[in-house]
Amino acid sequence: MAKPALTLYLAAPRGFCAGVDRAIKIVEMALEKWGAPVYVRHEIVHNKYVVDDLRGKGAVFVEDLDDCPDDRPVIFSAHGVPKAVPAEAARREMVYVDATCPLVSKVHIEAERHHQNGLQMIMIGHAGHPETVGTMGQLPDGKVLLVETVQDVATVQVRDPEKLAFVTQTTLSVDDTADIVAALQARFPGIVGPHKEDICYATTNRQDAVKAMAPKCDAMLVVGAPNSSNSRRLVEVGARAGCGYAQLVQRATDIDWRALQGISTLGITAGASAPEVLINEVIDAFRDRFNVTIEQVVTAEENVEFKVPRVLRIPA
Ligand code: 0K2
Ligand code: SF4
Repeated sequence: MAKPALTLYLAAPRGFCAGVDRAIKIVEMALEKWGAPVYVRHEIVHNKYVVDDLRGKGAVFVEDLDDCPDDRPVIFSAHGVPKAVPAEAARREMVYVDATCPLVSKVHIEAERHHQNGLQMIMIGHAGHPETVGTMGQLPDGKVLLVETVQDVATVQVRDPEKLAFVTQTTLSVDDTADIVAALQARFPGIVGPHKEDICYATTNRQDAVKAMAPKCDAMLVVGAPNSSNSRRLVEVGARAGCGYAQLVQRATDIDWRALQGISTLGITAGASAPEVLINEVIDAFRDRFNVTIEQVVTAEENVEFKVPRVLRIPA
């Protein structure tokens, strides 16, 4: 029987960002330099395939520095860590490499600078997410107020409404964050902050591509992990931009074929932590069942690259 025709729109940019690329390289280069095992505090990026692959090469993933021995190198994940973590590693005289994305580190520095200038910090982010924990952890406990929603802005209790600044998580919904920033500025007109927010180029570009692609699609799949904030935001953006069925899939085995019966257009994108090999696996699964024509939906070109830390660029 002839396969049904399917126009498969591929969002561009999609998948790995410069911070993820660098973080994975850091683990690989650390394994080359120091041999196995190299410890990694938290999933280096939120993707099971990436983590399993590095585990196979000798990386050991732990949630807590207490679970690392003193005499093996440890790497901190791309999402960033509270200040207390490198401080503790230094106290234990451990070799550590910080794989925090430079765009997250920039937010850490902003938060610290405002605090030193006597401003009270508000962070827009998701409670408990490692990036939010890491950014809030740049200041002493209890110094950063967290707001997650427009409703939170209405009730947040500040020390002095004239002396406030805000920072954000880098992987939030651009539209939701604009609403939260507007609410903060309406309630606290003197609040200091970045030009718009601290959402990074990769998050913004992937959401823009989805907005362009979603209205053309009967269904849309986002390749990414359930604990990946930026990937989950892409699903929400797709649904809001008019795609009636938007789903997160970790890989081809997650596809609900029954729900996709009868579609003639499909959009595919991937979160910043999802490797291209999984995107290709999903595309191949569609080629098995449909007569696929691929069209790229390109909304931006990316050429950002970050250097790995110097310690990994010099020979052992
Ligand atoms: O989107 P998340 O912050 O949950 O993280 P990942 O899915 O690992 O993507 C990489 C972003 C890391 C830091 O911004
Ligand atoms: Fe850096 Fe943005 Fe990638 Fe996060 S999503 S690692 S902030 S480039």
